[in-house]
Amino acid sequence: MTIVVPTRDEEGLIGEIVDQVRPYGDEVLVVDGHSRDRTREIAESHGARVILDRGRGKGDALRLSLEQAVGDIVVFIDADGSHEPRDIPLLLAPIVTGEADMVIASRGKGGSDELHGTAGQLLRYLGSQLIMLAINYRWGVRLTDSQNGFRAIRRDVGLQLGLRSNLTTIEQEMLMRALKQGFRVSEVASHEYERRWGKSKVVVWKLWWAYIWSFIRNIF
Ligand SMILES: Nc1nc2c(ncn2[C@@H]2O[C@H](COP(=O)(O)OP(=O)(O)OP(=O)(O)O)[C@@H](O)[C@H]2O)c(=O)[nH]1
Ligand SMILES: [Mg+2]
Repeated sequence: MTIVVPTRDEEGLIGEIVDQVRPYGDEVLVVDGHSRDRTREIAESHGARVILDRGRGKGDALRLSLEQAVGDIVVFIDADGSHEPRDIPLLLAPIVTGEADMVIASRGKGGSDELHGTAGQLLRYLGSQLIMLAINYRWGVRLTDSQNGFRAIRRDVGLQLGLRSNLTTIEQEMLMRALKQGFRVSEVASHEYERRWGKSKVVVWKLWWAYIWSFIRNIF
């Protein structure tokens, strides 16, 4: 089992995150987006294997990590302290028992400190709810979080999906393609905390078109 941590300028917490996730996997793979701070050396000094992404974005970084991981299951977790490492076993369990091929940590079920309160957050929340609604009706499922980056997937499944996103649209693309190809997707409740250090790389008003385009391309 490999735990993949995508990073770009995350020196503040990366050491702590690597330490926290290590007990749950055989390998911690940090896929770094050419950080200009000390992210890579800190990750390495905490025992992670560090690779460089191709400079195209988080989506491309995750696709690269699926190719490079050694484990047969991959868990993705962000480096900003938003996710709860202690929930990793919950994400893995349905895959290990053969009940699911992919498991998403759901903020719909576990709550979020990041989705509510400002205009930008409202936009993000409404957009993701609409996308979730469409996915549920399209494939006859009842899921609650299409966007959370904290998730687990069988590596062979991840590799067959034909993922194309270079950006953070990778999350919804991974879900839609998995459902389209008949893989079993389930969710577990997990709380999302506010980013504890550094800056968000997601600028919603610059990205909304990418989400709509990725949605249209994958829903049909
Ligand atoms: N390898 C790689 N990682 C990236 C890139 N962009 C962002 N990341 C990492 O992906 C994770 C998620 O990025 P965030 O900026 O926190 O995005 P988010 O969680 O969707 O947005 P917030 O809720 O605003 O924090 C973080 O660990 C980032 O460091 C990139 O281009 N390459
Ligand atoms: Mg974040």
